[in-house]
Amino acid sequence: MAQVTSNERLRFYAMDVQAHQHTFAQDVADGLAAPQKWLPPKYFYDERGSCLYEQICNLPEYYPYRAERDIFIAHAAEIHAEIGHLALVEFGSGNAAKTRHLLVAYERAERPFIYCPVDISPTMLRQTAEQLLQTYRHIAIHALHADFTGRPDVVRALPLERKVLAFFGSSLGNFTREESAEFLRRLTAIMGPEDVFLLGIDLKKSPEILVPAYDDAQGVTSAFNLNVLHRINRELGGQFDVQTFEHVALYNDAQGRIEMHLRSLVAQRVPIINIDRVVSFAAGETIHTENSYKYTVDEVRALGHRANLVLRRTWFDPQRYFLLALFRPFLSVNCHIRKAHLCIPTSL
Ligand code: AVI
Repeated sequence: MAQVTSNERLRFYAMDVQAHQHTFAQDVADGLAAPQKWLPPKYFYDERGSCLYEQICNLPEYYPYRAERDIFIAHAAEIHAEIGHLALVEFGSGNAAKTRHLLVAYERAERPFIYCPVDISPTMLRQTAEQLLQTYRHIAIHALHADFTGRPDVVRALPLERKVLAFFGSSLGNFTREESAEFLRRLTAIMGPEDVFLLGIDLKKSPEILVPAYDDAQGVTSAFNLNVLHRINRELGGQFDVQTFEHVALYNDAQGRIEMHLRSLVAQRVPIINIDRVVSFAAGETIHTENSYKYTVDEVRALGHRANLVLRRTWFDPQRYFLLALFRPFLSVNCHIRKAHLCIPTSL
């Protein structure tokens, strides 16, 4: 059950985040004991990691941020017209930097509207909410502090009627394809017939463009990746000599994903005091720290189908690097088509 605090234009809902979270200690112990060592990417985002991620978004090589932002800048009015003036629920809202372009379109309608940012960081939620309230006269904010990974149904805590569910920034790409399908199935389960889903997702392209986006010349992504070892040292009494690890980014063509790893440059044993483990590394052995799956438009459509969602509109940046996809629940599309006495296209 969510706790609610509110004033006239801001309601703040907080789910019990800890109750549903694996602890950092548990995940590190499990991940570093696996044959292919791995760590969940959500642990990148401590204060320094979040700051480094913001820097990544401004790197010349990291096109996804700019490409998605360009879609919003060019098409915000059209997107708003297509989705209607419904409450906008954004998973992983962060500082809502790109979303502001869409909020401008809501504001231009000169009617009250509701924005519901959902994020794991309560500080970020509060700061962002305060700024948005100052910028937009017609906005009311229902902020939800929750860990929505694998559980988009946390938004049931928000008493909304019709809504747009939004997942931007290609964050779905950090889930496996199976996890993504499950996430969307759970999402469909909480959608009413007139609700819509907006997905921002990175598209497949040449590894010559993909790999540098995750292995930039200034070494910001390397620092972002290595930061998780600093975090283990600080929070779990780890004794990683971070300089003996290097950042690796590669494109796995068979899986259609960028993989990030941390490779041990030497054979070594690393004590982690708080979890009572000593982790052994062979020289060259890696910890797999992130997958970033890339999609084709057809794969995005098929992913929607698996969750009973129909792809209704697409928007692209001028280079067609990134896709903003609008889905509606299958049943509502189906009913609409039946009402209009049209044939159901075979792709449905
Ligand atoms: C948050 N996520 C969508 C980013 C991505 O592109 O997969 C995280 C990231 N990792 C390295 N650079 C950016």
